[in-house]
Amino acid sequence: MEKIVKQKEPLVTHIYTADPSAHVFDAKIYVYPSHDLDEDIESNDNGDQYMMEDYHVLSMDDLNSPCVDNGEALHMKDIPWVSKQMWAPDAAYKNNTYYLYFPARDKDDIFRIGVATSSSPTGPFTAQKEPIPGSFSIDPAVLVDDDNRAYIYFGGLWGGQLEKWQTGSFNPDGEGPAATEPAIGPRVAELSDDMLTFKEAPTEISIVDEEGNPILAGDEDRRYFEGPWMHKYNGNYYLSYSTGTTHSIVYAVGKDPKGPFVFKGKILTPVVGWTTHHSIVQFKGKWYLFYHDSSLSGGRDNKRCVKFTELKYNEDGTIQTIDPYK
Ligand code: FUB
Repeated sequence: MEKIVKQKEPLVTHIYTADPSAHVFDAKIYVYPSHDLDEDIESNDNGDQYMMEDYHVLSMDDLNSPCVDNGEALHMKDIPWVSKQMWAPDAAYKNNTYYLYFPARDKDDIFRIGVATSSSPTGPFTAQKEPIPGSFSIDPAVLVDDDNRAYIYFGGLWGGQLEKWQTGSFNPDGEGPAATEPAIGPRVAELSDDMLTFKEAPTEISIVDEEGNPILAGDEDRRYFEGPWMHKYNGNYYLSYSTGTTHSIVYAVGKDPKGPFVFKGKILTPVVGWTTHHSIVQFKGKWYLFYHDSSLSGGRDNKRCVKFTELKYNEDGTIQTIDPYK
């Protein structure tokens, strides 16, 4: 049986890392995390404590190998449109190119999503000079589907500004729906063949309960908050995400990459620290959950560390809930 020596330990301890997007490229594991600064900044609901400036790519030959920090892959000083806050990234491979998708605030303090390219999974990445036209909010996650079409999922409440886009343009005073109204959903758009633009205007994803009723904004145990991830299992599309204020990773399942998705349950119970953010990847026939907590800093929200653990399905395709501390 494969021994997993790094299970539930921080992948690296020499820097703070968060929001791990894990991928298998050329039979190796690459993790694209946020790089938290080693600064003690007071937390607020706007996320001003997350002042990240660059990205490092982590890699492992397999799950028992040492985790390598491949150094700085992209820094905000090299991206003309960015003012601050390089938040949760994701990566994709297509057209013999590696793409790094990342959210950051532009010079007007509005979150946009940028894309950078490299011939290597570890970078360095060269960013496009402008954000993706029509992009907004945070936490991009990209699925390159089996038919080679690619989809980008994104959006986050509160500091992620998704409430401010409900009319289709940025409203600085925009607020979320009443508790009894349908919750705001994440957004999805198909990407153009060159992976650098949206092929279409993003649409809102519908997440419903088993009876087909929309999950409501007041249902904080189930409603979407931030950190979408999309993976496929047995031909079904699994949309997983953070519930934010209730600190869980949950999931919903659908038949189409754009949904609708039926809420199914909880993947990860709360971790140490306010945020929770994850990815799911298959490697050598097993499935793994990459996630973060704040254990390395003794609980500082903005000083997190990336970990992984095995994820298991039941026979009916549901996912077994993981308690990260058992
Ligand atoms: O790391 C900054 C933000 O915190 C991410 O974009 C969110 O998903 C949350 O983890």
